[in-house]
Amino acid sequence: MDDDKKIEQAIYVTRPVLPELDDLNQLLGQVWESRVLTNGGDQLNCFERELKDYLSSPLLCAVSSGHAALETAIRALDLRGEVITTPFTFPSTTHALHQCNLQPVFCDVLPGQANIDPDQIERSITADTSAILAVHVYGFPCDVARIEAIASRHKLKVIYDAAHAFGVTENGVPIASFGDASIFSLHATKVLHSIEGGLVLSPHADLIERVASIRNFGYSDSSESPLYIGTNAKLSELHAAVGRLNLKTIDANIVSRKAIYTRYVEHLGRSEGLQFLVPPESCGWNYAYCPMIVGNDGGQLRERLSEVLAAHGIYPRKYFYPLVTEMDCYRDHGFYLQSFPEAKKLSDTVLCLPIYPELELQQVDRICDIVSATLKDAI
Ligand code: T4K
Repeated sequence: MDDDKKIEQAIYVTRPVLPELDDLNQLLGQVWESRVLTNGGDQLNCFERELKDYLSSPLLCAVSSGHAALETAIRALDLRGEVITTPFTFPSTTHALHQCNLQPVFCDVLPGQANIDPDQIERSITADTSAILAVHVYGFPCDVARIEAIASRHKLKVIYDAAHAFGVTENGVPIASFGDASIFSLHATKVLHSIEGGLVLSPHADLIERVASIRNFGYSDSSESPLYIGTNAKLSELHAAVGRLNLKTIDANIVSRKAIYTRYVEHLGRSEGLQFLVPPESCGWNYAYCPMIVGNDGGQLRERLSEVLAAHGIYPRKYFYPLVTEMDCYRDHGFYLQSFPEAKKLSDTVLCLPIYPELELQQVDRICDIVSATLKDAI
């Protein structure tokens, strides 16, 4: 494909990395030969082993999606009553609580940041609170030290929705070392993907055993009768094979993401009306997203910029808009339209620019030129 054509292709917020088809065919040949397609075959076992090595996390369990990871982790923790969480997230986080018959209690994010405010967590605790479900939004670690301290003071469980945080570290420590459980998404749009897939990680061996059982209707390897009222959250051999191949290129892909992110910041970092959201310095990041705040006018400048970019075939995304507490599906719930001023301000103005390993720096430059020109006209 010549360069002009490539540049004119639509550019979405992300584009999945794909392994070589020949490599996939080789693994699929083994699956075909074995006739074990799901329910825990060689591909899944190898994938889990390779993930444990890569993540330096000996205790993990692969499941069918990030959402299934949330639900199985919540069920394995056997939570009751209220769970404190954030409205600035993908609906999956809240849906999982709802589907497990738990009452979400929302609190605001830190001013100018995407993650939950620990002070507000502490103020929201009641006698019915059983856990905190915090989200490492964009792969930026929450204030894990403060959240752990609050949880241990009040004897609460902590789950981290780390859907965006595959491979992230905090002060050199793997992000899934914190809390009672963390979940990753391996969806096609994520830094590591198996097309669909998810992971539950935990420092507690018994919890991972329960998750492994719950993902297979509550059966354990040796039980004739289910031990738990489980579900079907198994990852198939085909998905595991794709995940294994993508894991081989993950480090190179994160390097490419970093180069793209750096280029955006070089070009746009000092632009009037734009502010990049950045991870804390203590974070070893995976460059999952390129989030920025556009203007300070409740979203008008963001709309204008999105329209101009779309006219050029470029499609950034408003991750996350609207807030979960403003979603139609929650209209009949007590928290609907509750006020979270910081999260609202962010949700109304945030825009995530395209970032994926195959995005060429030339394309990044073109996006930056369009953004700069639009801001110049508008401000
Ligand atoms: N917790 C949090 C905090 C999450 O953000 C998510 C998921 C979850 C839990 C649940 O994890 P999973 O159960 O999904 O594993 C996308 C993803 O579907 C979703 O996984 C993700 N978060 C969310 C932030 O983003 P959409 O509705 O924006 O995806 P979609 O289909 O519009 O894709 C975005 C762009 O990516 C498309 O415009 C084009 C490109 N794309 C997408 C797919 C699926 C491709 O080029 N190829 C593809 O196959 O939700």
